[in-house]
Amino acid sequence: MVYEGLLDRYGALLNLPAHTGQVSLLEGNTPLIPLPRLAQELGGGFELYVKFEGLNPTGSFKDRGMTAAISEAAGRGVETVICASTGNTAASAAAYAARAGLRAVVLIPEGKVAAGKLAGAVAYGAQVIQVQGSFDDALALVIEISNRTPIALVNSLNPYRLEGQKTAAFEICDTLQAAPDWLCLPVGNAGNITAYWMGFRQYDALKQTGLPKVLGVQAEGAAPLVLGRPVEKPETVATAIRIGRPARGEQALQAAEESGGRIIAVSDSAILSMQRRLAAEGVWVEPASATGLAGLAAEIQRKRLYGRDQRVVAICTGHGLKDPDIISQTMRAPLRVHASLAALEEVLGSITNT
Ligand code: AN7
Repeated sequence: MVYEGLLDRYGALLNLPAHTGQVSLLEGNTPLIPLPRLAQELGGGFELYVKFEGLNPTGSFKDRGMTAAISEAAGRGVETVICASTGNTAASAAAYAARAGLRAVVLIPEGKVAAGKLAGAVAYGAQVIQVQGSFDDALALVIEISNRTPIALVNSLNPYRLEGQKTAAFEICDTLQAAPDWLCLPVGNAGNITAYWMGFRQYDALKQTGLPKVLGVQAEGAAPLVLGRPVEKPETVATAIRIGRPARGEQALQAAEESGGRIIAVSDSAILSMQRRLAAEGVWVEPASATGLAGLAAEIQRKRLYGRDQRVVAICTGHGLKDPDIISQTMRAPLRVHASLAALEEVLGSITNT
């Protein structure tokens, strides 16, 4: 069977209006990669998989929801779409709008947007507007504009974004033949966790696949759902989740609670350390994407989560290529040598002796 994208594969399970077209870049179908060595390091006795969502067409999980949202908007005759974004939504909206022949306008917060995301939005032809404020300020603006004009909002407040995003839960169940015991994922604006929970519940009702406990993980400097109040000036190295007022915060808390899981926060250093550990397994993700696994590691260490005899799936939401600067800031620079055999031999000697 030819793969024609998520709406083709799972469209019958998605609540989309009849006018919805099919704008696809063949997103989804991402691998569930087993990580036995990391599982062992975390205490062992359980199966650990990462769903590498960074392998979607624009390098992040956002493409699942975007194929649905843009397909709906295009089918309704919309000409311009708009979103606020810490970067990945912007790149995804820009690509799918380009594919559909629509105009995309993306608002990003001042500074702190990873280079690969901004470059993507520009390359796909979006009008990029930098707002002198936070992501939360930008989101408030695009909500207002889309209420006043025919411009369509494609942030995850758009219900079709969640419909498309549910497909990630379906894929996990289809691959494992059941839901995992735990699902760990980063939480920013909280659309993703909300959609996973919707997807797992729908699949369980349909196919008795069971339900995971959901561990949502925020960065300590941007943890409104852990603190129980908005964060005015969110700060974290995981710029994708530098969000102080999650649009779907209530639903995220509900998903965690209903599932028997929880939402916790981890430090920036725990996030960066997990980014390195994942890269050491051959899986390079952006910092935000290591957050779910960093939360899992912390919970196992605190003995608040026992991996034993369980299946754990961690969602790695975006590719490491999106944020190359963080690597040059936090990891070793390449060695430099003269272009001579002697110089190379000297350097190699010092490497292989350590
Ligand atoms: C890599 O692009 O909010 O909790 O504007 O890019 O559904 O918001 C990105 C969020 C996790 C959090 N990992 O997901 C945006 C944006 C990565 C992300 C999240 C984001 P949500």
